[in-house]
Amino acid sequence: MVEGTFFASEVASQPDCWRQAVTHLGGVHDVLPKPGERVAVVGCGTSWFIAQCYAGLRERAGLGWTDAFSAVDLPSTRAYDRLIAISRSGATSEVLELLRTARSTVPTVAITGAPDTPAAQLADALVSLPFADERSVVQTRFATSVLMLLRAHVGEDPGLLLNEAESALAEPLPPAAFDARQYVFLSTGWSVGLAHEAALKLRETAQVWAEPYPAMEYRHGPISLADERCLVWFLGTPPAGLVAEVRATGAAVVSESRDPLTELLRVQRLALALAQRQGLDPDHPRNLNRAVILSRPDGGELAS
Ligand code: F1P
Repeated sequence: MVEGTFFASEVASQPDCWRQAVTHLGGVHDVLPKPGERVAVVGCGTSWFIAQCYAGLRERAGLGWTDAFSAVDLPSTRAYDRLIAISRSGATSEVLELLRTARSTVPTVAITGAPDTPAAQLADALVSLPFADERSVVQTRFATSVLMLLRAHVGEDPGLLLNEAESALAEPLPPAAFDARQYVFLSTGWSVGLAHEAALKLRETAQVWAEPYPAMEYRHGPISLADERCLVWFLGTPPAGLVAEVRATGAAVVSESRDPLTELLRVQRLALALAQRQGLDPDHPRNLNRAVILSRPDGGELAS
């Protein structure tokens, strides 16, 4: 682990933050969806990918119809019992715009990194995780702590994940991961959102070519780009036969038996190492701010 950046210390603190997130669930249980409710969950960037994971997990647990959308794409034609907006900053324009328009039609919950954000003021209910808020622009522990809290809420046992997290932070990274020209992250089911998040970490932090796919979709075209300069990294159990098919292209394959969320910690560490190797500041990626605040054509803020 490279020391001396917020990113490095925030990555390393995840097991502790996850423990706090699970404890925190006790105090916020009642504002989260009840079994059977129809739920929409939204976010932007990393927060959208966490929304996707939660939607898949909640449906898989039989707790009710759950749809994830980028905050700008919630269809106005659908009726939900609850709307959850995930936003670390609580200031992202699209999230605020949606909370403002949705609040008269559906109960809303904001999940943010601080209690005093604009999103917290607009939502009917708040889940705030200040212990997981971050100084790096690039999100790591806030996003994973939200997912831990939501996984516990849908009935998962966090104990195994906490043990795995420690080993994912300590084990050496695969040597092949340092020499690829193209990185591909594959996953299945609820954790496809984590493949998106893994690829985003490498793009934001290290400016490298990284793409995510649902694992079986990779065979439908993108595999044409695979060769010995490509690294294909599975998050979770690969579909039968796919590892051999990818290896046959000459690509290097990383496939460990960890939970996709704990395997993401190794990708975060790789992002940090690749950034440092290129002299990039992992806390301040090019062209990116902590909150993306969009302008209207007249020059005002979209959600002001
Ligand atoms: C969402 C987001 C992140 C991105 C960067 C800028 O923020 O777009 O996905 O990595 O941190 O903000 P938020 O709505 O969760 O604050």
